[in-house]
Amino acid sequence: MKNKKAMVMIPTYNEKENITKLIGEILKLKDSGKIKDDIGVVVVDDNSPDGTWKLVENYSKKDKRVNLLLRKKNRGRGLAGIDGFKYCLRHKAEYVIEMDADFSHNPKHIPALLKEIKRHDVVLGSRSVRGGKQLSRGIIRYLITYFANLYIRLLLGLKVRDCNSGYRCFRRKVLEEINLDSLRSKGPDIVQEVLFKAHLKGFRIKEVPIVFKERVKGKSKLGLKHLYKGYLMVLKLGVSRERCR
Ligand SMILES: Nc1nc2c(ncn2[C@@H]2O[C@H](COP(=O)(O)OP(=O)(O)OP(=O)(O)O)[C@@H](O)[C@H]2O)c(=O)[nH]1
Ligand SMILES: [Mg+2]
Repeated sequence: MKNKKAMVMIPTYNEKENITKLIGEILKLKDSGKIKDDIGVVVVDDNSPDGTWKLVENYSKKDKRVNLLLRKKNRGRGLAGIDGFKYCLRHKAEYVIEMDADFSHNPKHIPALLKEIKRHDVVLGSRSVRGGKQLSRGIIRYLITYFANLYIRLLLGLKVRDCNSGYRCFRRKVLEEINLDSLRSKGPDIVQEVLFKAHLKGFRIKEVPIVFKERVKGKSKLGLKHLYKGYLMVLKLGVSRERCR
């Protein structure tokens, strides 16, 4: 039987210290047999001033499994994610993995995501199930994540324990059915919006444990503005849940 194709979609903005190493580690998982599915990587870069996109372009010339999607307009984590998902669908991915470039999401968990996606529709890398954890986060960040989760679960009725995880795997039918063009989040709150839509459509969601680490290299792009916008987005989703279906 022909292998199914899995694509790893990585949005980037100024990640030159991380991106080459991360792509290398992902491909090594395939080359060493830890990933059985065919693998592709697409980096969705918003024309990073630090030249991240150039490093990816160079990599893609050496290894055909690596792709660059360079965006020059409308910068944003959410918008980049939507374009990235569309790219994966166009390139015939059966499974789409979404992850950050900053090594908070260790690529070693990819085989576990791909194993569980064979029996579920969405698989989340979760810090909040047995075996999962969050390393070296200050108490403030920990509390922010904790209350954001609580808020989302209460307001949106999600049974998921780690609603804020941006490390996850989707079957292509999920991305086809949630109507990517209807997504409203331009920023990082896309993570919750996509999850909520998948939940409303009745898709089977599974959490697998991951160890989440604070970024070591490069700068965070998450500001207070994003945080407050994120809370507001969840509120809006809760109010307009019928329209989201
Ligand atoms: N294409 C694109 N990617 C972005 C944008 N903003 C952030 N990213 C990427 O999205 C991922 C998550 O961003 P981070 O800055 O790590 O945000 P975070 O993980 O919430 O915050 P930290 O905990 O501080 O790392 C990283 O791979 C970023 O490079 C953007 O505007 N466009
Ligand atoms: Mg990060």
